[in-house]
Amino acid sequence: MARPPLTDDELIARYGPHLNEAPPGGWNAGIEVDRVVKTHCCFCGQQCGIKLKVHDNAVVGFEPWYEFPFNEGKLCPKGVKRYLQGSHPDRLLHPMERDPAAPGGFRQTSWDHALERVVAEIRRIQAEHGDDAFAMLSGVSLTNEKSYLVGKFARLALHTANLDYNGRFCMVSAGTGNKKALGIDRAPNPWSDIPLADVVWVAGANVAETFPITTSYIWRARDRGAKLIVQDPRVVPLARTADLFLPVRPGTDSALFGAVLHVLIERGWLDHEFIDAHTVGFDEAAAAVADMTPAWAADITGVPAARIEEAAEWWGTAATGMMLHARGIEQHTKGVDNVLAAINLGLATGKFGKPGCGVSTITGQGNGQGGREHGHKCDQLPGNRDISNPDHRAAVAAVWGCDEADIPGKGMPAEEIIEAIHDGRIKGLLSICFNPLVSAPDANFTREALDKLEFYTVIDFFLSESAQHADVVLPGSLHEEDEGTSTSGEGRIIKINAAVTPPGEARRDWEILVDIARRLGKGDLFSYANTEQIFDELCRASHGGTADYTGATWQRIEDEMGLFWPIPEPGHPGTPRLHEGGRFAHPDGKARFHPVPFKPSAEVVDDDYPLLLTTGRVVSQYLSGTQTRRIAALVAQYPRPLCEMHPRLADTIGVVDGDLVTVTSRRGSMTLPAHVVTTIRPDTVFIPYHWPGAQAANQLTNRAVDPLAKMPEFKVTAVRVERAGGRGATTDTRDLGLHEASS
Ligand SMILES: Nc1nc2c(c(=O)[nH]1)N[C@H]1C(S)=C(S)[C@@H](COP(=O)(O)OP(=O)(O)OC[C@H]3O[C@@H](n4cnc5c(=O)[nH]c(N)nc54)[C@H](O)[C@@H]3O)O[C@H]1N2
Ligand SMILES: Nc1nc2c(c(=O)[nH]1)N[C@H]1C(S)=C(S)[C@@H](COP(=O)(O)OP(=O)(O)OC[C@H]3O[C@@H](n4cnc5c(=O)[nH]c(N)nc54)[C@H](O)[C@@H]3O)O[C@H]1N2
Ligand code: SF4
Ligand SMILES: [Mo]
Repeated sequence: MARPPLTDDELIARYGPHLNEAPPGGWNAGIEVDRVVKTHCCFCGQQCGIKLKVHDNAVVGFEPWYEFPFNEGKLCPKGVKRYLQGSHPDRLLHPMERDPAAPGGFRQTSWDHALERVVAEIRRIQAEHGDDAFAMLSGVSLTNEKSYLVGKFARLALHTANLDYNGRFCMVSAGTGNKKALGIDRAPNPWSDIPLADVVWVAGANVAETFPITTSYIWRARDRGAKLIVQDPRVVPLARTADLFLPVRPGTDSALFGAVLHVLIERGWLDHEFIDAHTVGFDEAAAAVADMTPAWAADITGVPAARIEEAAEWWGTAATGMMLHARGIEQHTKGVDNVLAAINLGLATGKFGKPGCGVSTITGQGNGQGGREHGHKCDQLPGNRDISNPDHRAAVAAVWGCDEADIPGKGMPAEEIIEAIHDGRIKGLLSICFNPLVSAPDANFTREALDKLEFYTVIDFFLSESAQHADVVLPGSLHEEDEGTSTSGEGRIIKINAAVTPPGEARRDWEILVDIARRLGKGDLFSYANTEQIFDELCRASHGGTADYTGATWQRIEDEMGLFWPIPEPGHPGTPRLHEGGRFAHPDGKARFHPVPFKPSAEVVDDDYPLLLTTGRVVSQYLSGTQTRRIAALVAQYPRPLCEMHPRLADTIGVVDGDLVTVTSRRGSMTLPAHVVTTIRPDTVFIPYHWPGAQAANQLTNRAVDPLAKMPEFKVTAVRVERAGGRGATTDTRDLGLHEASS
């Protein structure tokens, strides 16, 4: 069962007697409030509970929701400002059609005209070039209901195989690794296990900035005396409090994990009973690390051998331990290898299926977990089923009321869809909740691709940079304008409640898709009266899959403040901790070790490109920035991308903090201010990727993908960094007009 919400007394014991006292001026501080709606944050995969204040069909503020057990009222800077989006003047209020003569390049049009045009273009392109020439890209900020609907819509209404989602750029290496090793793709533990761990090992996750609420779980473990290991090329804020810091060179994590397994074996820090009873493949995994000594790994990773041995000792001798990893080890051409190598360490020491034990990815996007379960991946059907498996297809066809043969087969993953657009195999695109022009690697290539489309339509609530290349833009719904469910990084299904209705002529996303399906003549397959009916169908379609929601209902989710899947039958209490008793989700119940030899990244440094660029995030901006770049207080915190570099590197190229530098890769170059910090490896620079155009880090990144997960290598690009314009060039960043407009 989920941990019950804290009682008032427990809350007061934890946070002090002032907890429920209104701040000076009262909770509403002069604003009029009609009602307060309990819901969740629209941003990251932590899915913090929040209460939104509503006046006159507008969200006017928020209150902490102390009783929600995950975050107990805590929120990060993005969570407390999210309510400002709905009233932003850029909010799309009407369907729009490209018109070069109109101001801004678009003119307002009617829903009827816009949707008839969309349907006519889908029909034309599919008649001329085949069904799969019209593709769809989707995103996992969408609720479970919308993710499920998109999967069914693309397969049965568009009848295209080519649907994929933005988790392809996010969590897919972890998902692929989890399925291979553990047979199921979900965090093995609820977050309440973190404080029970004696060792917490954070690998490639900037927890304090990207999953701020997780920091408090880690601190609770530390309050009990747990040791903290952080593995990152940067001394990220969490690393400043770590007991052991592993300053790994980008792209070399599998060498580090391999050396740790090598030491565990050599020193006998293994759980043989667990390995024998609950796993297969140990010998092959052990053989692969036979030569991976700490000294060998020290050369490759840049982490001293003694620190690698110490990490192995702490992990191997601790009774309990949790490893948390995120994009730092996953966004690589060997992202799956890295995840498998991390899981090997958990299996070798028996750290699964027990309180305070587990190796877990931290889910990124709001519904990054649910969004990777319900069938809008190119190879997936609901319940995290396999679209190529005849039994899985038959099970879903029975719920959809169609022939199994009506469901198209496996389609292209997201980056391949962009490449197929570029080379003319795909001619039409519908995208919802995805801004590839900012978030896909090699932005110049992505722009060329979008401009080659014969027809492009976008469902969004802001005119994203990608939408600016569309022929028709359909105004969809903000998080607070629709209801549904989402599944947090813990595997906890939670209820999103609508606070307001969509403004102007904007519509709920699901209603737009259902309308298009109806106009395509497939209305009978999409006859939902409300979102709850979509959820009920999703639960039926998931029955018997690994991501089994059978026993979930909206009412239960609300009443129990979340339910952990699998919930295989009505009344089932849910499953906060997976693998208890050493049972894994493969048919034989055993987990798989995998041999992981070390492979270099797709790009390695050379004389022309001697430095490693890694990209990622800052606390105040979110993803492609379409939402957070419109919130002034967040923009003020970090207004433009900066190139983080070590003082030794800055000295070498002759710049000081704030000077402009030009960073060049094999694909492009950008000029931005240097941010000189001692908290980064001297051979590595870091640029956050939340900005478009000339400020986009993805001008530089590489399209090479992981062979299994098809995840692009966002974390390793070979670059050179020079003082912009040579010596004596301008150092005043205002000259470049880098500051983004914001509300
Ligand atoms: N503020 C904020 N929070 C967010 C988001 C956001 O955009 N902004 N996005 C959400 C989403 S969708 C996601 S996916 C998550 C991402 O969350 P994280 O994965 O924590 O974020 P990143 O900044 O992409 O990368 C994490 C760390 O990986 C390190 N790193 C880079 N290369 C390597 C490497 O080769 N090995 C190792 N070990 N580390 C490396 C970087 O220095 C960085 O500190 O955050 C979620 N939360
Ligand atoms: N260089 C580099 N690139 C990266 C990464 C990196 O670390 N480095 N990280 C990658 C990762 S982890 C991720 S998750 C991707 C994210 O990449 P994207 O998914 O492209 O980023 P978002 O900003 O979430 O874009 C989503 C779009 O959907 C809209 N949107 C949000 N919610 C909704 C909704 O409910 N309905 C509708 N209709 N629209 C909605 C937003 O306004 C926005 O325009 O970026 C990836 N790209
Ligand atoms: S930690 Fe994530 S879910 Fe919580 S408030 Fe911040 S962005 Fe929102
Ligand atoms: Mo992500």
